[in-house]
Amino acid sequence: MAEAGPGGGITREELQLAARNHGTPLEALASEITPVGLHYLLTHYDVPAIDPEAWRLRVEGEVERELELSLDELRRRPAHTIPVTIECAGNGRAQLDPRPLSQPWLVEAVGTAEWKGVSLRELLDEAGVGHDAVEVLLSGLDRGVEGGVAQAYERSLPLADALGEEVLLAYEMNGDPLPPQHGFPVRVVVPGWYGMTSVKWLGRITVLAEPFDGYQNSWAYRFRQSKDEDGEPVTRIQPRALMVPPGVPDFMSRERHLSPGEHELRGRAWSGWGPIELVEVSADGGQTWADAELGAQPGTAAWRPWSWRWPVDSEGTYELCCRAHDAAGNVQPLEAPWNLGGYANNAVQRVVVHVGTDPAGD
Ligand SMILES: Nc1nc2c(c(=O)[nH]1)N[C@H]1C(S)=C(S)[C@@H](COP(=O)(O)O)O[C@H]1N2
Ligand SMILES: [Mo]
Repeated sequence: MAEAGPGGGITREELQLAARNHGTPLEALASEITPVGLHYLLTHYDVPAIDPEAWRLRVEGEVERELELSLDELRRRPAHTIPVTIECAGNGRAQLDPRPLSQPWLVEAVGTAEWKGVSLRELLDEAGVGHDAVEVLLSGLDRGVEGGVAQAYERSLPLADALGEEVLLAYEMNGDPLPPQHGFPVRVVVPGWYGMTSVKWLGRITVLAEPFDGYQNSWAYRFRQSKDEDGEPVTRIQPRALMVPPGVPDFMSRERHLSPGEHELRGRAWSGWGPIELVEVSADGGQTWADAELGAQPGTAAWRPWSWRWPVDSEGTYELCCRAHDAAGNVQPLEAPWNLGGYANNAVQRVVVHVGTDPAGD
């Protein structure tokens, strides 16, 4: 992965990726469940056209019985429906300096959907996982060339994580069949992990006796400073809180305009390492912090709502920030350490607000 030069503007390649892969608009954080069309999207290659009648899911490798299932057969199995917050590992990338060249997310690559499907563990139990098994490879049906390597999009999960309680093979999102861009007809949903593991357009599950050394595990999605390092794998989601930007936006800068008075700030917070225990809010760019009020989490794998009353009498410009703490003791930094792929930058969100006469008129 290359980087933008000093003060480098966005490149044509980044713009091309950004136009295909949209983020969740921050005002959609007002909803517990993100409407399908507002849920962020990240697709490395092309959205494949898949005939659901001809589609089959194969389960093979280190198993006692290979399986081959049609969509109807999958849908006849016991189903689970859970709300899951998924965030792209590249969220925050475009705020790093130098900026790693890839999908240029600011903070908006996150969404929560109600996913319905069968449990991966139940399917693997049925196939009978062999004693030598160490990982489970999840292979998509989309293909492309990345880093000079021709590939189908595929990622492995350590066996213990693949057998986790809530890993789903989902065929519905928010009560409807998956739309093409989110993995129709079936995708994986791995709660707590960054999005790259939730393989869309699933075609094959292979139980492996050796760790997978394919591109998306051994080259991409690793924390490293240079190409010569092996680095550590990117796995679970670091804590993050986001707010719905208050007031009305300026078209170009997205800075906010608000009248003086008492305002309720609202947002959501999540972590893949444990429940959210505290959200703090700052109105002075992170110099002083106050505790927000926390609401109930809609599920163990979904974001937690928070709110904070902000009485602001004086006109002027403010910088609002929020930060999340999780039960494992992780807290968001003011500035996150740089890495080559631009992964897991969970530095606090900053929203510039001008308090004065509302230019859009109340
Ligand atoms: N087959 C396949 N699965 C994939 C991807 C992909 O390009 N191909 N992108 C991954 C990445 S990087 C993310 S962040 C999530 C995004 O899921 P969404 O587009 O449904 O929000 O899907 C993951 N699953
Ligand atoms: Mo991603």
